[in-house]
Amino acid sequence: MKRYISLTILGIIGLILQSCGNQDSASKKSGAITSNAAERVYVAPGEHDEYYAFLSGGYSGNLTVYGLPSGRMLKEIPVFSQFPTNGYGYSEETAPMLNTSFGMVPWGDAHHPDISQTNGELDGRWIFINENNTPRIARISLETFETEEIIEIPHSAGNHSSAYVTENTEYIVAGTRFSIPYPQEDMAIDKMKGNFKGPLTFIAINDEGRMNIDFQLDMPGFNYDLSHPGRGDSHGWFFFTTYNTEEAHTMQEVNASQNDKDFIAAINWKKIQQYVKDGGGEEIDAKYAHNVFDHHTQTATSTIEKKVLRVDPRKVEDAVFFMPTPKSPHGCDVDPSGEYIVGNGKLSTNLTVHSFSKMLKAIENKDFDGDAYGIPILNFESTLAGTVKEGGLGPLHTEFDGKGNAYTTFFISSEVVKWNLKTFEVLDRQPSYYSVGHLMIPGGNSRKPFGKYMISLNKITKDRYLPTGPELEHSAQLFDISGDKMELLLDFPTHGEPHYAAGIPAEIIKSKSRKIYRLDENEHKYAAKQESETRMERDGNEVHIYLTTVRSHFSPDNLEGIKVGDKVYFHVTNLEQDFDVPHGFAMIGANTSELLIMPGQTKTIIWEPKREGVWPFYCTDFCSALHQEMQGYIRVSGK
Ligand code: CUK
Ligand code: CUA
Repeated sequence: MKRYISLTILGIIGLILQSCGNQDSASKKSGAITSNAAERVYVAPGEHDEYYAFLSGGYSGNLTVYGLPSGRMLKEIPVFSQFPTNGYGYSEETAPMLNTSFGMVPWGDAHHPDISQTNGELDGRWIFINENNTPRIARISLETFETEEIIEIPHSAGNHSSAYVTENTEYIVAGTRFSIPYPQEDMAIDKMKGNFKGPLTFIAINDEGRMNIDFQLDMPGFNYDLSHPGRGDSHGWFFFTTYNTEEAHTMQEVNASQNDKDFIAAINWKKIQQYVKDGGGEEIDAKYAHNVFDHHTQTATSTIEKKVLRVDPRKVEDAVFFMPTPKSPHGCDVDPSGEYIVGNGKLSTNLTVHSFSKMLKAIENKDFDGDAYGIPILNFESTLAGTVKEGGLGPLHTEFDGKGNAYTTFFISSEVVKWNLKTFEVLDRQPSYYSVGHLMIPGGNSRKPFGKYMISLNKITKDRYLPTGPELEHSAQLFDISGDKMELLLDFPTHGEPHYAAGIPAEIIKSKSRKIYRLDENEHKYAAKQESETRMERDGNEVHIYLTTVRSHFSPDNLEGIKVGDKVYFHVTNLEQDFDVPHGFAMIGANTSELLIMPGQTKTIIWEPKREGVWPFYCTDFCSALHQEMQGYIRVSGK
């Protein structure tokens, strides 16, 4: 089965390296822009876009919200990184969201957002996104557009496989892109083969959206890349791509690309769920943070959990199989019917499409090519539905339009290719500028895609916009896919690297979007809900100051009795009850944070005055004609 590295692969690797280098020649062809493109993306002043698009910010750790078709950026939602604009991750209320078993991690690497589903259709309750570096998954409310929960994934190193949800939002999975000792231990790196593992984590989600680690599958030590849940008939299964099935510990000689085929792991999670319910699995030690933001107290709490349930896949009958898939598959995408599983072999020109129904038959007939890892390997031909030939170079990801077509990105040849799901014939191809990674069709990975627009999310920007020095934003391109051919309508810059995105018709969430935090629902421990409740309380050298804001003054605005060496807590409540009237709070010399407080909210920062004097604080958000007057003084005396 093992064939050693071929010339073709070497050639392709050459192209991979090349494609990251110089593409200026490609820039001269600007692509066919439709003549009335401007009209078709124009959203008149005051009008709203038709779709929300949530773009991962990649190494920014955050999620950005865009309107489609305009490409206007509406908001950046901080998730895994501190965010100066609103103090997320700095304020006392939100800093616990970034706690991990390693301590506070202030900057993350976010990859794949996915919207919750009911019966396989987008329901617009929450959006989930993974963090790759210090493995975590976040849940963001689509009512408040705020991060409500973050769970760390223990025994994972590079949670790249998430955050795809099953069709009734039962589970989210997390993989491990790097195999590791499981549990972690001190071990010689060259002892990796056979000793490192690839634990896959299944996180259950309850009706309130709360995440809870249900079990971890003790899988062989491969690199688990991307995943996708089944749907329709294949609901109950989860598929993961793997690479480096060679279990090489160094990539210096492209050791991880020797096998002609790696695997897509097919996992029947319903069977394992039952096995676990029946008392299967073994509890092992773990250490991971679980952080929850409570909207009543407006405060996050972080808990360190200590146990996880480990399941040996060999002990659950007919639950886990490997489907050989050529050339280091990256994306692993299931079509809306649930029948086709598309393996995007990134060192290939072809796409391998597996059939779910054929896979079930092959399992029944025990059509296996051995079980080298204690897990049955299905015969390659037995699950093959077809091959998309000459698609392009370096396929990465596939999405679907719900009209029988699939769209695959090709990184090396820098294009999006449309092909038919029945005939596997290529129907159209459009260049992308440059080096497309993921693509997104709203609902394009659910049972009900909205096949009107597609965006390609490009890795390299080069000359697409006015030059901004060596560092450029990434770039997205909007295509109209409602006709036979894809039509390029618009380019727009993205913030951070948009690995993946999730889109949804605006109507589904617009009406649910919350406008205000009501003061009568504010259960913050340090809230002052009217000016008469403002006060200063001292406990040793800790001083709690309860402040309020309303246009356009702080109450109180003159504070005395503070000493050098004190630890001063400013608890600022915004008494406004008008939509979109925040106040800011900035204190001279405060070295940790400023605050932005929305109406009805309370937020806290700590200030440790170092020097005697009379020091000002002021509002940072232009809130009224008297905004410049919104200020105060604090007197600091010697010890
Ligand atoms: S990975 Cu970025 S292009 Cu994280 Cu989804 Cu494939
Ligand atoms: Cu409040 Cu400016």
